[in-house]
Amino acid sequence: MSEHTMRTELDAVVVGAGFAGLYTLHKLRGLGFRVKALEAGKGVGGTWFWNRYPGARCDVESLEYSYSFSEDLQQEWNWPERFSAQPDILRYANHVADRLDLRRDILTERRVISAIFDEATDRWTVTTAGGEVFEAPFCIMATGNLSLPRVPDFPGLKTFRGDWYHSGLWPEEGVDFTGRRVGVIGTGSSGIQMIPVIAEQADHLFVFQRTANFSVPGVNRVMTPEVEDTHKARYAHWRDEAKRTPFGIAGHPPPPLTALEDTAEGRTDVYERKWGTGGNISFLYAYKDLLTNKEANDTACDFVREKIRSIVRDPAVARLLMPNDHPIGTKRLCLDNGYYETFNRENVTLVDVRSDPIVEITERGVRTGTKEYALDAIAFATGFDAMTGALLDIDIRGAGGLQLSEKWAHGPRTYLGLMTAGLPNFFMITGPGSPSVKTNMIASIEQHVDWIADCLAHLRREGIARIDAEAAAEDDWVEHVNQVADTTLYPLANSWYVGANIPGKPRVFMPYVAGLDKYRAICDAVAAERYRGFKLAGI
Ligand code: N01
Repeated sequence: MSEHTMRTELDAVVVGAGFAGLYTLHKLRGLGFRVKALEAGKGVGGTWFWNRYPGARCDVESLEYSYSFSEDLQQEWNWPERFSAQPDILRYANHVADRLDLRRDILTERRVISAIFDEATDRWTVTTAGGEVFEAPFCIMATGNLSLPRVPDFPGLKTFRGDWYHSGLWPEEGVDFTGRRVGVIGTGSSGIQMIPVIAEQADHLFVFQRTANFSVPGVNRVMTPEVEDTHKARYAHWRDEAKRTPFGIAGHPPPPLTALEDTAEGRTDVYERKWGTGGNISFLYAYKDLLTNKEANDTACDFVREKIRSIVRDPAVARLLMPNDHPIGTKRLCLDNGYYETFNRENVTLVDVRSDPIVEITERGVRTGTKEYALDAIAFATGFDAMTGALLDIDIRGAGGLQLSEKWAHGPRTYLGLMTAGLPNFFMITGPGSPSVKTNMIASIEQHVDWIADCLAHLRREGIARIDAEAAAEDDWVEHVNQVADTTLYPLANSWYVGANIPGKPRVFMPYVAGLDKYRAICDAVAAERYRGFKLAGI
């Protein structure tokens, strides 16, 4: 590092200016901390800044997928639709940044490349790709769970003469597919959302599907003043109810029955009603045991497969679209707007790359084992190195030079998903081992940030310079996270929840699936018991 390196002294460094980073900045400023958020993108919004692909939309309803910490903020903002589209959520993130005057402490286009702890001074040194250095006692990672996009390592991509894009790195100016032959690779949530929209523009769309995925209708609609006003009149009530649910979303009372307690006709009625009203939480919460009992789950799978059969006119295409390798809900249940119907269009071809895998990208397009598909553009909807990717992309070293990448070589280990032993004063927001992606992310973010802010205030009050997770507490937590997962059907799927989408990634179930309500109670109890399981060291 040259002696001219610019160093900024702070009380806390926040990495990321998505919803987690924005709220952390606001909260820590409120405590009187000198704090900056370092953001790789050109603007705020995180996921919603990067994922601008056509059809990108949240699968949590807008009135729930928004900050609850400020009554003014939630009352004054108007959501145009039931499920918000990406541009509206990005507008909201920008509004929050302006409304709370956050921008003066957000540094954009600052990609953090390292964070190193100095044991002698109890300080973190955080360095950006541009060589700027920030020093602070606390380092808070608000780097997101799905923020390291992954393009499969297909030979020949560099030779492709057309244009290619990844859902999570979509060009700001958008892409016009009109009149072009387009290939979409991947049929997860991103692919399933973009396919119907691209199909309307493209001359021809080829959908390269390796694994069929379950999807249920979004049933999106314009937000009426009645719906909005009624909700806002009791916003505090709904937010409070959301806190008492496993997924941080109000309006879904616990189902009274298990699936097998109901009759076959009863189940069809319930599933039909859920299909009609739309939403993935609503569908999976049809019965108590859809995610814990395979036989129960099969009834929901059969219902959706039957729907696919009834919607898609070509029986061979319908068969290919029917998922059969995982219980419904054990991969993120997709929410769509006309996905299955899209395969009735003349200009859409489903290519089964399970039986005939992609072998290379050529100058002209995509080549499978048996055929070359000439394309003008390829959209990769091939997902992310989830939950750990963005953290491990940074050179992070804790006490005694402990490297996070080495510590997590066999999978992430955390205490409460908040800290990892050996990295003092280093917090993760919605880290692996926390409910995160299995909940309304904004609800989880608020819970984490509030807990971290209370913790930092406590440390300051008590004159404590260093907090670290105890190794034993971490071991117990990791075991608990796994035990809970093992009581569910989740481990049966080859999902990104277990890292199965990244070749060589250790298979570890990463989210905590006991529910945000239970998790919140555990975190509160830990804090009340003077941060049980953490080592606190005085100044
Ligand atoms: O990524 P994914 P995503 N050859 O990993 C395929 C959130 N999200 O970006 O299953 C051929 O789910 C892969 O096939 P397979 C949400 O939490 C939310 O869609 O591995 N295909 C799969 O079909 C979601 O779960 C929203 O066989 C290849 C696809 O690419 C998460 O983000 C919207 C391949 C990847 O699916 C990630 O979703 C969007 C290869 N070599 C995203 N490699 C909403 O809120 C991969 N694939 C609605």
